[in-house]
Amino acid sequence: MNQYFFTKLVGLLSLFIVIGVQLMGQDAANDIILVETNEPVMIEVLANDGTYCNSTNISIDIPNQPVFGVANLLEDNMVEYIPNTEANFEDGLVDMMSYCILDTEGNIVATAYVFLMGGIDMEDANDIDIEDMSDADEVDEGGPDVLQDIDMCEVLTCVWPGDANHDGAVNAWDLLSVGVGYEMQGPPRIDSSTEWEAQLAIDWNYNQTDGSNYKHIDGDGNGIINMTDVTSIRQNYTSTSSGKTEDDLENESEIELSLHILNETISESDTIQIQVQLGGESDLIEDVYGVAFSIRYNEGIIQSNSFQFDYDNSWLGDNEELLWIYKQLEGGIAESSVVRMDHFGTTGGGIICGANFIMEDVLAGKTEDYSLALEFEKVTVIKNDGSEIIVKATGDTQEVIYASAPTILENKNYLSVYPNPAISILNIELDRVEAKKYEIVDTKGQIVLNAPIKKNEDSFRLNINDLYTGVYMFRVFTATGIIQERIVIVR
Ligand SMILES: [Ca+2]
Ligand SMILES: [Ca+2]
Ligand SMILES: [Ca+2]
Repeated sequence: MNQYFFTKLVGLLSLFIVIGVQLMGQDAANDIILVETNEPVMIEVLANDGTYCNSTNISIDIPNQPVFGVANLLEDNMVEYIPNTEANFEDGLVDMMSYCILDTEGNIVATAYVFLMGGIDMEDANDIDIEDMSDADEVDEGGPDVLQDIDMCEVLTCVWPGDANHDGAVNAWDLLSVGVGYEMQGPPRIDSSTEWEAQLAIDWNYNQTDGSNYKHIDGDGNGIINMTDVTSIRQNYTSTSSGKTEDDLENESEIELSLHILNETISESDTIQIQVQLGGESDLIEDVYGVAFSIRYNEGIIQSNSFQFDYDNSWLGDNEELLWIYKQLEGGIAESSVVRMDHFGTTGGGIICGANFIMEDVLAGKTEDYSLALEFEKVTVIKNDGSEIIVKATGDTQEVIYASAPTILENKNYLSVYPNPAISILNIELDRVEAKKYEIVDTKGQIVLNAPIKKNEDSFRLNINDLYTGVYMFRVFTATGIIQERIVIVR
């Protein structure tokens, strides 16, 4: 194709991106048929199919009928497409079907799509010298116009299974679309799968509030929006990229989504309970259909994959009335969403969901003050038609206390302290232990002397002239616990 023609075509049919023909099987090229009126059209589907074009040892079959008409197989492997009377190709309707090529034994040797496209101004289209468009595509005189080399995924807006709101990411927000479109039906996809790849699909009759077509919600392509489409969200869950930015959450809305840490104290390895609330008992929110949110937390202090959400006590509905999912992602993010399925919003206030997670168990080495901070990062609350209710979102913070007592290890000659009783000098000897520090503690629990122990330092002397006479505990800290010996200072 020459550059001149490329430019002209792009200008004329600006929604078409011209790249290679997409092949489903082997050696059969898709056919793109321009449909001007809804008169029947004859399609020579093998015309651009290379060696099959003139082969006498093959036949064709139509495993997937078109959506807006009927396809009949005629002699000489011609296909007749008869649009439904209500099929409105003048308004840009696109229909599709598939055909397969069979050998003499009935085995499928190739498959391809036939696209039937309306909505193109044929006077302009006739200006295109279609014969020049690509090397092998002929146009029969008087027959339907045939365009080749159009990326149908651009024309049809392909479906990526799981990305129900068609924003390029698969996440908790896609569940809201499933709830809004629950049990709606449309054309199933031909050769659909839930693999994360572009899939050709005919538009449904409905669009979502953001303008994306309902076909995107049908993750598994079976022509109905239901529970199995939640499965394709789970299967292809990626990272987060939708919802609101942080700034949007600090607004003036009187409707508040709030997060509450329920534990009174937090320490390492603890299971932490939280609640997410929307409104309150005296602050009822009307017509709520679904909620999606992400929570950001200090990375590294919550165990991976320990976040679990439950919607058992949600005022949004009983368990069987709700769809919900959650995911703890890399980088200190957990996100979740819940949506009703009955197309009616509900009114209430209080608990939306509970959640729990487990603190890391390696916080023991930390001694500095540390807080568990949970902040909403993105929040979307919707009504039953998918339109948004603006909310203010507030997180929660609580101090983490490193309360767990270190283990006292049995001293199997790891630590020797002598003389004992001692007067002014203590000799310390360590055997087979890697000590980090020592401390001398009096009978009231006060640390009277302490210092780090260097790596590989296995004996040292201490001057104890400044210590009062009495009983003390000499303690050595190792990676696995404390080794200690009771000592007496006399004068
Ligand atoms: Ca073909
Ligand atoms: Ca999405
Ligand atoms: Ca489905």
